[in-house]
Amino acid sequence: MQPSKEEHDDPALGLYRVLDDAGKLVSPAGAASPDALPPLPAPPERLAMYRAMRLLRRLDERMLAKQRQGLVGFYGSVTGQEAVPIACGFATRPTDWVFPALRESSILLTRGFPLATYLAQVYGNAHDVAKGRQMPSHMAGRSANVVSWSSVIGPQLPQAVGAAMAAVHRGDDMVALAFSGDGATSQGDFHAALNFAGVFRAPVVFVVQNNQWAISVPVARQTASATFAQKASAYGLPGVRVDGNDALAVHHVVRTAVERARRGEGPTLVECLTYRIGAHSSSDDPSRYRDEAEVERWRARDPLARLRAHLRDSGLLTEPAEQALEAELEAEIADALRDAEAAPAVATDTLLDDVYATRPAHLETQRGELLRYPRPHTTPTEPHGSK
Ligand SMILES: Cc1ncc(C[n+]2csc(CCOP(=O)(O)OP(=O)(O)O)c2C)c(N)n1
Ligand SMILES: [Mg+2]
Repeated sequence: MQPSKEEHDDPALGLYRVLDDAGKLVSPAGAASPDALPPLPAPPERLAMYRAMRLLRRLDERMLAKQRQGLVGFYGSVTGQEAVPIACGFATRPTDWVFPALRESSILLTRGFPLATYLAQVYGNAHDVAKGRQMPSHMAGRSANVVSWSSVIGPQLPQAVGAAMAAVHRGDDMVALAFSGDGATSQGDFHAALNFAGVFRAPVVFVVQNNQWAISVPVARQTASATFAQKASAYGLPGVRVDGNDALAVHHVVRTAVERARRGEGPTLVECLTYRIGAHSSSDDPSRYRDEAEVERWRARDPLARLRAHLRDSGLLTEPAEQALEAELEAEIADALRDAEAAPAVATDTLLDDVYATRPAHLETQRGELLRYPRPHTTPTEPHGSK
């Protein structure tokens, strides 16, 4: 039976947790005693995870406002889901390749990618490493091994398996992280990727962010299985269902899976149970299809509040330190936004670069026409995008 939203915490379904809803350390499901906690990340690392999650929350607020002001065309928020990408970033090596779905670009920021360059992608300005050619909010960076993600749902999954298999052939010990949403599990690519990875024991970790919605389609319409984690057994790999709003739990489960893959023991499927608090993107209105009471229930399980409570309880975060952190994040975001808004637009004549070694005559003609044509707009841009 498909569990209802209220039944997601049914212990029979197994939900690996380290922090409870109030941020108290709990015995993870299946642990023999309440003392059987996994090794926690070192205090500075826990604080850095919290800092990164808090940065994402602030960025979402600022960038959604920028979109409404018409300064960026499109924005996809991660509010409520910050724990998964940030914990995954901290659980991997910067040399591990990331194949993101819609809400994991922030792994870049855990790998030292500059915030101004990250935001340059959303603005599509001249500092954007993708040269303004991707849809806004599809941040990626070769320097941090985070692949440019596809708007089409699913293709990153077999690509990640291919990259993982190539690494084995090359004798490289990298592990590929393959992300998908609950909606993406209905794509054929999900099956192809898990099947291939299982057969060839590819060093890949599949992370399904089950945020319970695929735009307006609820999770109950994606699968008749009780969990996504259980699908792993059909492919001959372990599946773990983890509380995706518990950064410490995600960190432990993903790190364990990554280490296993690196030892040559094959892939793992990790289902992270979480919730999309915001709209699907700046282009939709969730009040048309979901109940606010459900959103409120999940707001109470805020991943930031839980990690914060843990850090406060364990004396790692004090009130003054938190105030200082908030001011620091505000300043960091303000600086990055100033850069992003001051940067020049991408030069029009680069539009046709990087496709042909020698540009065909008809494109040369079109390029000439393009350069004679006045730029339709510089800034602000017209809001666009329909995803
Ligand atoms: C092949 C394909 N079908 C449909 C869409 C339209 N679309 C964009 S995002 C999305 C939902 C994705 O849901 P999920 O995988 O759960 O990810 P989430 O947005 O919840 O993070 C859909 C249907 C698309 N981009 N590609
Ligand atoms: Mg989803």
